Amino acid sequence: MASTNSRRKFIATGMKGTMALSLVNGLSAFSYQNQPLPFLQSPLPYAYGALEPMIDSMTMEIHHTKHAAAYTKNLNDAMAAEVKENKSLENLMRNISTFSAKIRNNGGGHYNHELFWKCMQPAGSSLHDGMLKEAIIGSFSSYENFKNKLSEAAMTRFGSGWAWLYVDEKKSLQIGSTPNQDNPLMDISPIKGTPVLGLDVWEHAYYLKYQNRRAEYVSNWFNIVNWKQVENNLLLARR
Ligand code: MN3
Repeated sequence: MASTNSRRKFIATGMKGTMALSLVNGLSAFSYQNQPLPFLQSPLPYAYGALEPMIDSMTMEIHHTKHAAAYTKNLNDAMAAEVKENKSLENLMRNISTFSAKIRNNGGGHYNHELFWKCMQPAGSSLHDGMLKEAIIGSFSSYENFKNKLSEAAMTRFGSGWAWLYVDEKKSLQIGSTPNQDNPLMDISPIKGTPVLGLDVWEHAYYLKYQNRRAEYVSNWFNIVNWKQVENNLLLARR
């Protein structure tokens, strides 16, 4: 009896812990409230090969363990050397013009990739009815039009950068792109707002499988978007 009770207690406590953790992780992609230094790279929420055939396993592994890990490490190095105090990542982004290029590039790299991983999931997802779909149709008249517009933003970004679905200061959905590791949260960005979905169009995100065929990567990527996460992001961005 005692062991059953303590087992129940253990399960209940464990579940509470898991729920709290998943809530923190769910929020962390876009709010990062009061996160103490150092910034941490989240583990991928799926296996490296889980997004096959849209994104191959080796690309995911190198992208997560080398490229994205380096942004997080370099951000922490620069924070320790230059800032020496806790800043939320969101606060850092909103005041990025007051920090060094190293913090801008690596802070953006850390923020953007943390959002990117969470906005994908193994194949089979489609945009469900609900708040996000209504907002997309409200802003872009149809899902197809939204998809074309986001694809165009991804295709017309010359060189390295990101295409974004973001919420502007009027709480409306917008589409745009930024160069390098910039994002719409940054005070230096010509497009301003809170990202809810980001598409990495750096060649490191697709070159092993797609080589120069960015359009094919972009088109396939829509099949692995985690629309539930994007809807959650939108909800939080509109608070
Ligand atoms: Mn990348």
